[in-house]
Amino acid sequence: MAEEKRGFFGRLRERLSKTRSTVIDSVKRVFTAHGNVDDSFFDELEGVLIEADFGVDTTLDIIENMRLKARGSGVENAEDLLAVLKEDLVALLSPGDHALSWDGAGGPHVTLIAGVNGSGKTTTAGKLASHLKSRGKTVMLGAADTFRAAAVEQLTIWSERAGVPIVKHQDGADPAAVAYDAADAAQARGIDCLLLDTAGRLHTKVNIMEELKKIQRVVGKRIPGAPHEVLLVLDATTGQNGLQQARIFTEALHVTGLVLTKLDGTAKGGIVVSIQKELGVPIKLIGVGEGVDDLQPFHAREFVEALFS
Ligand SMILES: Nc1nc2c(ncn2[C@@H]2O[C@H](COP(=O)(O)OP(=O)(O)O)[C@@H](O)[C@H]2O)c(=O)[nH]1
Ligand SMILES: [Mg+2]
Repeated sequence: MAEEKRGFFGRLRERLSKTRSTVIDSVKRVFTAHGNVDDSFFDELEGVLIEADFGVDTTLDIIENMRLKARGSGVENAEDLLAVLKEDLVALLSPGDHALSWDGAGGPHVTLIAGVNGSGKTTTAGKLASHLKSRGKTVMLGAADTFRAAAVEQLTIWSERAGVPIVKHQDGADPAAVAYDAADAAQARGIDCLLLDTAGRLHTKVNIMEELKKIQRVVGKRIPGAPHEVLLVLDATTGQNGLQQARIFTEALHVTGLVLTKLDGTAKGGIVVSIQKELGVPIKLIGVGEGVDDLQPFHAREFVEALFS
């Protein structure tokens, strides 16, 4: 177990290397370059944090808090303040429940996976299916992204890889009808967890949010209380733009958790902090690669330690 934990942490640390080698090293340099905590220290730190996509408001809050702490505790040495920064980041990332829910209260537990095109929904559904199966759950995938034939094929490959059943219709089918059939099949077969992949775009002129709400409604009709979890998948490499798109989802749907993908592909890992703070929804999973084992549960302290160690 300790071994597994160390392996997990090592992988996280390694996969965050783009952010670590740019941003975090710059942050550390500001701390070591300035012997004393003065205005030029704070100005420089502010610049580095904004550059790393921590977000302007978040950065200003962090800097203000550090100024107060520096004054209050009489910390004059810049390096001592690094610990204050780390604690601040842990505190910013901690609110909310970061654990996935898996209790379907007797029936199948339904997770709806939403997000814009290319954010990593299908990949996340596939990785999650494997993860749950390895934990002894019976899992089913529902291919409610009917926009492209390739999307259904992609999910089918993941279902074969994970060894779990998939419910799919022809492409162009009504996504809500697929979702309903999947819920029906999961219920009939006594499946523990149903994961519904959805589209970021539609054939029809119907608004994607309306379609997702419809999926929520029909699934809830078949399985009371479903969907139990609504995960919004966000591509970390899209930075502050992605944040604007994410708001449209969180305003329309009751998003219960965020999945931040492609953290291995960005040097601006500070987006993790601004996303959680701005959207007020807990990050539940992070994607750190394309492989089946590259989806990890999110723990605030572990994440901050992996960034700074
Ligand atoms: N490097 C990296 N690539 C990812 C990650 N998650 C997804 N991808 C890739 O992003 C691309 C789009 O993913 P996909 O699941 O098809 O997105 P969807 O359109 O939202 O379903 C694919 O090439 C995935 O392999 C991740 O955590 N890291
Ligand atoms: Mg997809």
